[in-house]
Amino acid sequence: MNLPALSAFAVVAFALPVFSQSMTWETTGPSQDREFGNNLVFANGGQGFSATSWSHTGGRRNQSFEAALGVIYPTGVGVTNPGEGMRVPEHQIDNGRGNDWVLLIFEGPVSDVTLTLDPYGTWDRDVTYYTANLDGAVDLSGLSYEDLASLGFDQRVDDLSNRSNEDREIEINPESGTFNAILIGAFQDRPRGPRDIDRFKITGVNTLFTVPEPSTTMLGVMGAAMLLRRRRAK
Ligand SMILES: [Ca+2]
Ligand SMILES: [Ca+2]
Ligand SMILES: [Ca+2]
Ligand SMILES: [Ca+2]
Repeated sequence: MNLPALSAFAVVAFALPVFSQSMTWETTGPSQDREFGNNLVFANGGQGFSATSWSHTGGRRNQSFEAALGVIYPTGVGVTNPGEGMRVPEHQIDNGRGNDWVLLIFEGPVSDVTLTLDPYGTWDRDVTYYTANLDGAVDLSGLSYEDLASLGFDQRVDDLSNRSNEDREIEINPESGTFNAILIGAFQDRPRGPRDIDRFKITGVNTLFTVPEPSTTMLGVMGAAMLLRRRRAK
């Protein structure tokens, strides 16, 4: 494909209208395999996302990520890290003994994400998250927070709250627009005391999926093909 033809195709491709589809997943229910490094998969019709669990507990001073265990409880997704014993209350996503993280990777670009987080018991509910556009699954093992930017993650975002047993909703709308991945955990910095420890499970995920309008896509592809043929004919 020569350069003018390529740019003609690009113009048509970017001019395609898209529509957004609201999708909701309940992240509760029976859990499958319980192994460190497991991958939880959630689907709703043709759209879905996967969730891998991590903790920043690697090394002597908790200076890197390592694989953790994600479990779907009847009350949401929790994370047990290698320094924990899979018991209440540390079965949650928490920062009591190292920082737990969940990496959500959606099948396509999303925007306007709302995550519902619910503490089991009464805990602080501060959150840190990062968004990214990833090419596929990533292995965070051995990496640190400083490495996230090189993987394509945007800046750290803190979303603070107070102690409660009630659930809370986190709205994720980065200025960069659409994204396909969220790394979310309890507040990244070390808690200042027992009452500052953040603990919760993820009980719901709602997104807008950005998908090309099917009929318009075909028109766009046909239009691009015709443009190419015309250019080749010259
Ligand atoms: Ca935990
Ligand atoms: Ca707080
Ligand atoms: Ca609760
Ligand atoms: Ca806190």
